[in-house]
Amino acid sequence: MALVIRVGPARQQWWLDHMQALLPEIECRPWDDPGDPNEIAYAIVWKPPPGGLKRFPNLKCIVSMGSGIDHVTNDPELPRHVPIIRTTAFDLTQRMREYVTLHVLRIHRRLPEIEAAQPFREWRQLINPPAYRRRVGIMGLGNLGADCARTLKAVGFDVAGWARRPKAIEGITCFAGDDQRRPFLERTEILVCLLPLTPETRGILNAELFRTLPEGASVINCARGGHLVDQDLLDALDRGHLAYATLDVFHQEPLPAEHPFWDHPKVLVTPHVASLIDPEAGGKAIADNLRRFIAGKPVPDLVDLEQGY
Ligand code: NDP
Ligand code: OXD
Repeated sequence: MALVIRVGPARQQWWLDHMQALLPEIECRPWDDPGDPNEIAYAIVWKPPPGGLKRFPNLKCIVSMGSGIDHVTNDPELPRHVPIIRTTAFDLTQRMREYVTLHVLRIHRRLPEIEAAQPFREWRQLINPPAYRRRVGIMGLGNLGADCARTLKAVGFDVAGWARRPKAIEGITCFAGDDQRRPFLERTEILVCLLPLTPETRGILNAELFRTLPEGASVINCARGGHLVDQDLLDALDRGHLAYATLDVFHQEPLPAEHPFWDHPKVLVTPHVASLIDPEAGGKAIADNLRRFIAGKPVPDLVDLEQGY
């Protein structure tokens, strides 16, 4: 029994050594040199190339090296019967909390305008409402969204969230389902997307959604590039309906050099760094999950494949 690991080439050897130390009972092999494919029972992957996983006929489980699984399920040749475990380590939640708080505060306190004024030595005293009068809305109230909602509430913001099923989170106004999407959006001045990418959520950040947000609203997308219709965002920003966008994820990563987001004055591009997996904490979470799976114990991070996230 062996496992295969697929990460970016720069970190491949590090992950192999690290996972081998954490799981000495399983032989860890590189994706590009897996040996006899019949021996591969487990695959730990980030963005595996299409058709790559079907090479292993005895695969018992796929581990996504991240919270999202769309980078695995978008493979048209994926062996669909194989269970998928996602990775949700405490440090992923911590990092996303930092990212979202940073960028909500940056927009709330109009930092882009202050930074733009500095080269002109302009003393730009902007008056903001206090956070309790700023309405933030989080799309997705899962592991990451619910934690960010609580954090922003603790900072003082007026926070609402939207999910598929009804939720009760203390201090947060919770909306659920398609019927409640409009009232959620209408009250949202800073929108944070933390949805998984599924057929239902693909392209959800589109012209209609932007029109529903109040004039002057801003958007932070730290979920997946596939949620956003790029041109609709550019139009809404250029029309002045939206004030700012902060984007961490893109249809194509790295974002191509010629993409208009790069030099748009109202867009901040961050290179998919909102919450990268920490090799230490992430590796331990992966090893713990795999051990539970192999022992037949419940694995909380096991994905509901029917639900799609
Ligand atoms: P979870 O699966 O824990 O939560 C997903 C949330 O989205 C749930 O609240 C779910 O609702 C809601 N949701 C799903 N589908 C719909 C829908 N059709 N309509 C309304 N709500 C919906 O995910 P995580 O919080 O762990 O992660 C969210 C995403 O963040 C990941 O899938 C990934 O794409 C992205 N991510 C990005 C990172 C980065 O560095 N930029 C790092 C890590 C993750 P319900 O609760 O009712 O099921
Ligand atoms: C993830 C990510 O899904 O890093 O964990 O995007």
